[in-house]
Amino acid sequence: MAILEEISEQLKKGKVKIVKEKVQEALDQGIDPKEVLEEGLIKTMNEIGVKFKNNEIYVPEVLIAARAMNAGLAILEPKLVEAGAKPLGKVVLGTVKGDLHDIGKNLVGIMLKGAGLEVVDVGVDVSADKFIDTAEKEGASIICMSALLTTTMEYMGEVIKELDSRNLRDKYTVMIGGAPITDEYAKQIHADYYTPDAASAAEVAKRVLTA
Ligand code: B1M
Repeated sequence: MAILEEISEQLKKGKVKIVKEKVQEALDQGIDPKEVLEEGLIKTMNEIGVKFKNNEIYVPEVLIAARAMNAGLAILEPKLVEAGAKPLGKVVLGTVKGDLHDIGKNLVGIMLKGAGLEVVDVGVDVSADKFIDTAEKEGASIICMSALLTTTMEYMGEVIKELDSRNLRDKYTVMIGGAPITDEYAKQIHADYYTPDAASAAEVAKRVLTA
């Protein structure tokens, strides 16, 4: 579809304003928001990741593309989030300490809201204290952590240890995700659930809160 290719091209160039306009145009043409997300935005970001890995492009180019991706996500958000009734429960969501990647986390937030959950987004580079203090203050039942780096995923275990040491482990369901995370890793650090993508994170969180 021509418009999705245009979104992809403009995303690669990091053109925030044009990506926003083109995403809106795609929605106006009646294209399914999930298709715009997957074929226009996520697929392109994956291509960017491959070029980044092969040193064909560098951090500044990836950063401007990421800004354009987040801008496109913001346009899609109302379409992906159905107007919910009373929220099912509260989730604290963040990217762990040392890690600045936020696109996947933002997507998880959108899907959680779409599933009828209230999301307290604590941002990126989040310490164990911030995750836990926010969950306590907000009366959340789930803590969702994202990590994109093999060097920062270890910190998820630190958050769980801190919950243990405050005798709060049983109070919260801990869900983790991000490109380097696996089911095995979740078991190793005693997280409750690993989910590979934002949609399955939302499904699991909804199941946990309605069980
Ligand atoms: Co970074 N980066 N980056 N980067 N970056 C990766 C992750 C990398 C794989 C690239 C590569 O080498 N191919 C590599 C990590 C290697 C490793 O650790 N194994 C890498 C690196 C090395 C780095 C730096 C160290 C580079 C440097 O400075 N030399 C640096 C680290 C900075 C830091 O965080 N301290 C860095 C910086 C950056 C930018 C700032 C330039 C930018 C981030 C901007 C931003 O996020 N605002 C960036 C980007 C954009 C990427 C890639 C290209 C794209 C990530 C992304 O947004 N994907 C990435 C390569 C890649 O992944 N292909 C790469 C799209 C997003 C939708 O997918 O986040 O995986 P993802 O989310 C998925 C699932 O993982 C899941 O749901 C989503 C899909 O539905 N999910 C969850 C995510 N979180 C979840 C939480 C859950 C559940 C599911 O909770 C329950």
